[in-house]
Amino acid sequence: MAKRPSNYRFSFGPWNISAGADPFGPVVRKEVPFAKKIAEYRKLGFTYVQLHDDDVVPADWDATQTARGVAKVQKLLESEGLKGEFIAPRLWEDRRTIDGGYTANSASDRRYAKNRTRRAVDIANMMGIDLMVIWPAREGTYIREAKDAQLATGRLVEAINDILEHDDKIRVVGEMKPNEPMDHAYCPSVGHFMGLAYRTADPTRTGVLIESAHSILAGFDPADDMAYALWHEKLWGVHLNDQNGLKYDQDKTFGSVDLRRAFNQVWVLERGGYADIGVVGLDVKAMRTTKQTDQTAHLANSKRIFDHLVALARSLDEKKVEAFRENRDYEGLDLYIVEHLLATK
Ligand code: 3MF
Ligand code: MG
Repeated sequence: MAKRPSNYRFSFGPWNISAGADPFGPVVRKEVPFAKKIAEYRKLGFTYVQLHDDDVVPADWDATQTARGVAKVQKLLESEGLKGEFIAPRLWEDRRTIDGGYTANSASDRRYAKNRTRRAVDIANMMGIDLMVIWPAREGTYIREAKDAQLATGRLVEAINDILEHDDKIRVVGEMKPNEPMDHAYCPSVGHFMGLAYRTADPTRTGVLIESAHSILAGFDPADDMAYALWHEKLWGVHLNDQNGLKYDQDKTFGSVDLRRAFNQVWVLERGGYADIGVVGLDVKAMRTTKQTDQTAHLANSKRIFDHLVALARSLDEKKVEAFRENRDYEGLDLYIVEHLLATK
């Protein structure tokens, strides 16, 4: 099979090289300093860095410290030939966001969430990044009576508007996930957020980032979610990974659970021209059993599997696919796809 070099750009976040902690036990690998993680990107074929605000500078630094700290990180990225892909305010790890940020019942906690988000936009600006990711981790409840869901919907729109109005170039993408850490998240799916996007102050700057595992956890096929967002011209980010069934968010190596589901995502991205629209993020975690020496294997492997699937999508005979569709021969199409993935006939 002819393997064309992929024209995609790839990213991951510093959190994707991890110490392997889980809620039930201690860390199993040594924590890697930020600069050492950054030094891994190019070696692995990645050129974009996903960043939380506090991956760049601590959240409690004042304006002068922040400007200095951001410049230092920017210099580090440039020295490695890297760019920041997006900034995401890490709103879920502060004492003031225990009950959520934008939808918290406490007015002062909501104020904190908005101020911190504006500061994250400023950090993005300083780094020449025009994309903000909102993963509304704690915007939801453990019991439905805890908050007013109708009010919460409006508060989410207000929070997005606050970003759009703070800066007239920034684009905002919602990264929706139905649960974890919350029992029930508000706005649990791509479709839900898309509905809100059209009600914001600037729908042309509001879109989505789709993570494979998040769609799967919501009961949807990530490829369909991606196609839906592409039609709306609102797919500005993806976090590819894999997931075994409905349990915690596993962030497994892309394609390692369901190869055909992964192929379908790549096929949709190919047909939608995504390579020219956005960066391919791989939000994958190493297995807890992974040794320190292999701590980036899941990233290299995910990219490699993606590249293989791009080659398979490109070598698919579209005319054959069309003929199967015309004849309503979906049994034949099914076999064609499976044998194509098996590289056999
Ligand atoms: C959680 C996630 C997050 C987001 C990140 C950037 C920690 O399930 O996927 O990873 O991707 O916050 O928005
Ligand atoms: Mg993610």
